[in-house]
Amino acid sequence: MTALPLILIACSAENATGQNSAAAADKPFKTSVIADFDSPWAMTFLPDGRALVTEKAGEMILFDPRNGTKIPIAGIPAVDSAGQGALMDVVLSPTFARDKAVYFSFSEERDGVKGVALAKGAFNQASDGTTKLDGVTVLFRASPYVDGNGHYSGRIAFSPDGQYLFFTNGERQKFDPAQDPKATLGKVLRLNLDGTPAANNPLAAKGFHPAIWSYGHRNLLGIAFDKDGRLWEQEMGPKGGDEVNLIKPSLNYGWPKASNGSHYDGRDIPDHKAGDGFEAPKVWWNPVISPGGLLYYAGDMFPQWKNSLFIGGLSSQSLVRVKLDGEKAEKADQWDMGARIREVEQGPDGALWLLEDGKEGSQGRMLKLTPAAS
Ligand SMILES: [Ca+2]
Ligand SMILES: [Ca+2]
Repeated sequence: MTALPLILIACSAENATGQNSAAAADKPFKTSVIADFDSPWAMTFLPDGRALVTEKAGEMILFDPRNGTKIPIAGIPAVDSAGQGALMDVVLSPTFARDKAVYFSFSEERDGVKGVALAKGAFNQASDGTTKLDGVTVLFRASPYVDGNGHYSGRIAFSPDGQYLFFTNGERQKFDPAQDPKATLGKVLRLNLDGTPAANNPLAAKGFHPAIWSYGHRNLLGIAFDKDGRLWEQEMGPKGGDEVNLIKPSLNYGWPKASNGSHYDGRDIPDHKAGDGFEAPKVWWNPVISPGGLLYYAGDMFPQWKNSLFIGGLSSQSLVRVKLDGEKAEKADQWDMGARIREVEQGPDGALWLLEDGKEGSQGRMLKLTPAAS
C-alpha cells in the first residue's frame, strides 16, 4: 500500500476559532463553523481531542479542531460511492487505548454487484505526521450483494460492555430481503469484535443468518446505546414513515409489510397496529425528517438534554431531539439548520458537533453547537 503524501491544509483563522458563527436568536445553542469538508459522512473523536472524519468519495481525514489541520489517512480500501454509496461510519474500538483499532464501513462493488462492508485497521501516525490505518482487514460483508446504489446503511455501535459490535445493513431498496431470514439486508446484526457472528444470536436456531439480532428494517442510518444499555435505532422510512425504534433481540420491525408511511408511488402500506406481529416504532414522522445520523447525548454542556437522542435531518435540513424516558420516547425539538445534516457527534467537552453532507464550499461544513447563553 502506497502512503499518501502528507498534506496539511490550514483552515482560515476565523473558521478555526469559531468566529464565523451563525446568528440563531430562536435556538438555545450557538452554531460555530469549524471546518469545511467534501460530502462528509461520519466523525468520531480520538482521546486527544482530534477527530476522524469520513468523506463520501472515500477519504478518511485526521482533523484537529484546535488548529484546523487536516491530514489524509492512507490505507482505506477502494470505495464505490455512486448514489448513496460512501466511505461511511467510523468508530473507535473499545480496545483503542490498547491497540489503536478503528472500525469503519464502506460500500464496494465486487463481481458486478454491490454491498456494504465492515473493516478495521490500526491508527498509526508517524513522527513526520504521515497517518495511516495499518493492517486494514474487511471483517464482514452484507449478504447478498445486489445491484443498485441505495440503502446500504452501514452504521456501527459497540455494546456498553465492549464485547459486541452492532452493524446495520439496509435493504438496498429491494424491500423483501428485510424479511428474508438468510439475507443480512434490512437487519441489525450482532458481531464479535473480529466480525464473526456472535454466539447465541436470537434467531440462529430458527435458521436465520447467524449474525441477525433484529429484522424488518429499511435504511438504518443511526444506532446508539443509552445509559441503561438499551439499543436505539433510527431508520429512513418510506413516504411519511421515518422511525425511531427500540431494538430488542429477535423482533420483527415490519418492513416492508408494515409502516406508518406509504410507498412513494402512493400505494399504502398497512400501518403498525397491536397484534400484527411487528414491533411498532416508538416515534415516527409524517412529514418525514430523513434521519441521517443518531447520537445518544450523555454530556454535561447541555444538562437539560441528557438522555436525549439527537438526529441529523437530511431532507428536513434540521437537528431533531427525541426525549427518552425508560422505554418511552417522544418528539422534543426540531431546529431548522438550513442544510442537510448527516452526522451528530458529542465532543469531549459535551458540545454537539454536526456534519452537513454537501460538497466542499457548499454546505459540507463541520459545525459545533454550544449553549447560546453563558
Ligand atoms: Ca459518529
Ligand atoms: Ca400505512
